Amino acid sequence: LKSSEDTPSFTVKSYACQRRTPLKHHNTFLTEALEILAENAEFGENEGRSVAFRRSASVLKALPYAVRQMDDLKNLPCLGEHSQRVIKEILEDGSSREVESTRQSAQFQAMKALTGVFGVGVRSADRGFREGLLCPSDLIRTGQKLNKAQQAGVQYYDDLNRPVTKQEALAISQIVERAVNSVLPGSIITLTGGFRRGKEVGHDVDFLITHEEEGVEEGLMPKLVNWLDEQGFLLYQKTTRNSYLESKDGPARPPNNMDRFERCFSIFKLGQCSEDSSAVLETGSDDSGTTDNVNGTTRQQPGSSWRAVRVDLVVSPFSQFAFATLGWTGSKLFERELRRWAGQEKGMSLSSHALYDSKQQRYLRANSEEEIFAHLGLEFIPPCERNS
Ligand code: DGT
Ligand code: MG
Repeated sequence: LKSSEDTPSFTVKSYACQRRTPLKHHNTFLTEALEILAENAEFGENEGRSVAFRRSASVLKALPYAVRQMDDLKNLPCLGEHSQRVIKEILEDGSSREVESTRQSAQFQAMKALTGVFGVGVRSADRGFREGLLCPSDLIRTGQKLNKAQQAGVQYYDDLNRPVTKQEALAISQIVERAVNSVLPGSIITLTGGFRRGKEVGHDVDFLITHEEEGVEEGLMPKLVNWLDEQGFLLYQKTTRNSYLESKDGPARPPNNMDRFERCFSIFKLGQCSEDSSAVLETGSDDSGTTDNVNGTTRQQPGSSWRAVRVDLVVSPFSQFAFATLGWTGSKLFERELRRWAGQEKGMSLSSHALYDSKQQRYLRANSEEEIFAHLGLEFIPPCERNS
């Protein structure tokens, strides 16, 4: 016989890929605080610490109730001593001193502002901060040497830090579909990343492109980029080649993090969206957007007829498409946990290209995300519940 309990008897599995994590949850006031500490740890290049805070936050996102007292955390996995201390302080005092002082610190704010520039990573931001830089315009004022990506990052800083709406993402989908179908009819285009998980806004728009006829997707990216450029849709682009097959270590050692698909990091010029998002197709090379030069950075004026949007385009061979879709849907923590589960619990190696079974010494094929979850012995989690 089961004994009756007064605390919610809700069990949470320990890997994020074993649980359902909706976009909206009940513990935002706690998860936002823990994620400040995670972000700060990333700025200090302390990956272990950052992942620990992200895992704690992720467990709270999966709870069907709001945490009110420490007792509500009984039997939950992944909550380290430090995270528990922070949670306790917030529950008792309304806020955590460590979180608040981090949030207020000049270093955290400068790192946030500088890494907010497209093309500026944690290393360069840290170097900049040590040299006294506090904000993007300092990059210009002090005459820092900037590469092409960073120049574009500074130039479109305001736009790129304004959230991209679902409507804008759909408008860009229409452009990408038109472009892809002009250069390779019959291609399949999937909106991935946060929008596939049901997010209402994002920092960029991610697309995965493939074609059922394996091989015909080769050479697609340069043609696609050309088309978009000729039509005036690109403010910036950098394409990296597919290096999967030619890599020396070969597919037997799938890369753990960065994948090797042909990929284009770009900044789109998006015309004003009307309600039905059709006005955008008229944009083309229309240059009527008014800009104004501030400290050498070009800032878009409110009311301008276009905005800059970060767009990632990835081309995958059809045989890898399921893996690529899973790998590009996120969240980042969900992806990380999938790979950890595969390695630690199944003796397998998962990447955005393939799944390798070390015991059987062979690759496991899959035509859908469902098949990949099945290979991994996991219950299928739909995209909208991968918001770990
Ligand atoms: P956001 O910030 O609203 O754009 O949120 P997400 O979830 O769309 O994040 P994003 O765009 O940075 O990345 C989308 C997913 O794609 C992310 O969950 C992990 C994956 N991803 C991003 N960059 C890479 C990469 O270089 N290699 C691989 N394999 N996956 C990546
Ligand atoms: Mg994204």
